[in-house]
Amino acid sequence: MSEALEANFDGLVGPTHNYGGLSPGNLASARNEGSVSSPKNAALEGLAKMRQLAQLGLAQGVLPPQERPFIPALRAIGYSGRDSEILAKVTWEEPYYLKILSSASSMWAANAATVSPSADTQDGRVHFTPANLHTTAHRAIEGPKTQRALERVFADPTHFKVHEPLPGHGLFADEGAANHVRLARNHGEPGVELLVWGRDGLVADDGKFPARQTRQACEAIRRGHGLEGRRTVLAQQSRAAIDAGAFHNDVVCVGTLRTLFFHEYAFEDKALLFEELERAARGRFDLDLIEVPASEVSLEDAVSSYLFNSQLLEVPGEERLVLLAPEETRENAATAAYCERLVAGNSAIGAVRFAGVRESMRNGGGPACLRLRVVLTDAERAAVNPAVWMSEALYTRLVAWAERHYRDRLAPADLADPQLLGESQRALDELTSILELGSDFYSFQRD
Ligand code: SUG
Repeated sequence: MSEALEANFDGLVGPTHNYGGLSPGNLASARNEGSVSSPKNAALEGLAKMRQLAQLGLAQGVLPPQERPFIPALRAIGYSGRDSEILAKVTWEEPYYLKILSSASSMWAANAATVSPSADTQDGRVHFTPANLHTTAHRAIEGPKTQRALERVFADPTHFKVHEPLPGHGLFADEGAANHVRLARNHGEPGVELLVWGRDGLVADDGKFPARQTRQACEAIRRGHGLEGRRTVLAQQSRAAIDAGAFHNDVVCVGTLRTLFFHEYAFEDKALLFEELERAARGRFDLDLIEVPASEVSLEDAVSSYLFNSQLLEVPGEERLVLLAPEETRENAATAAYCERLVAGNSAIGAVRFAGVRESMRNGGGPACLRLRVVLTDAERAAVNPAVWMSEALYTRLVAWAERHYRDRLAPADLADPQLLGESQRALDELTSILELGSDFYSFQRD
């Protein structure tokens, strides 16, 4: 059996982090539309969480933000002239375009890609499919740039296969690892991959809120990654959960190793899911299913507190798993009481710790949204771009960088400020040298 660990790669929050109200079905995003954000606090909160994990002895990496406002997308739809002229024109004519091209949404790295460890894939490489994020306009521009970032971080083709995003059509709408769970006895052994979809791409979607992932996207990923059919399970997310604001499955479910922690109403057909998971795991490991009953935590409390959008971690020195939950979980009476009962019992989860990521939470992104999990063997780990691994030195450097470049406050009207564009470009230009991504990583560096 080969040794492997689960590394977390977090999306660094970009300098234009703001509350655009851009995601229908994401209740926090809608609620906070138009309020003033703090890009600096958002970046610092994210960095503090990365450091918290690194200090627990876990492998923690950083993924770069995308360039925003993304002027090339405005040029592609007919705007011309100098960048500042384009900003002025679009603000006057179509301020919505500026909003969608300014979102720092690539910070939610759980939506960056779906990742299959080498133990699960036919060719023995780690496979990444960048998400096309087809459902929302502000996120649909991320895929190709995510691919570029992954290619710079996981560059070695003997170990890594970075695919192109799936075709940009609603039939293949894909939101990445937020709808994917991998279970295994040990990270290094072949595991069971659970791919969760919200709608069949061939059937009209008539829910209250959009179901963002299609069954066809899950099937395409299974084929592309070379996953074994009998160890791959596809399941439908429940309509009730989506309509309660669980726009991704990771708002109602998280799992790692043998443990799946989920809300009673997370899946459309629970009995079928259990049966298929049991069959897929048979002979390899026993599943540990922790179902949270709606009588103890309602869907509404699950969505507002983001109890399930926690990181479920195997921490060196801890016998049982640790749940790294958002602060909001301890402020909600139902989830706080549930967590106390959970750790007092003898379940697979032995402790709940908290991370403060309020700026991200106000846009619907908890601790788990901010990270992309990548299971790596020692050899694969050694092949990752070394500059992205979090250390005390990198943390100090990135904090100083964010303090220097990021604004304390950003109101919606500030997105039109040409100075913000310049500030962002200077910050990102410097970041490419800190993370050794190459001086041609961003489009403005190539112009
Ligand atoms: O896609 N919010 C993101 C939050 C993503 C959370 N990720 C996971 N659950 N894995 C989204 O809805 C809001 C942007 C705005 O409204 O400004 C936003 O895109």
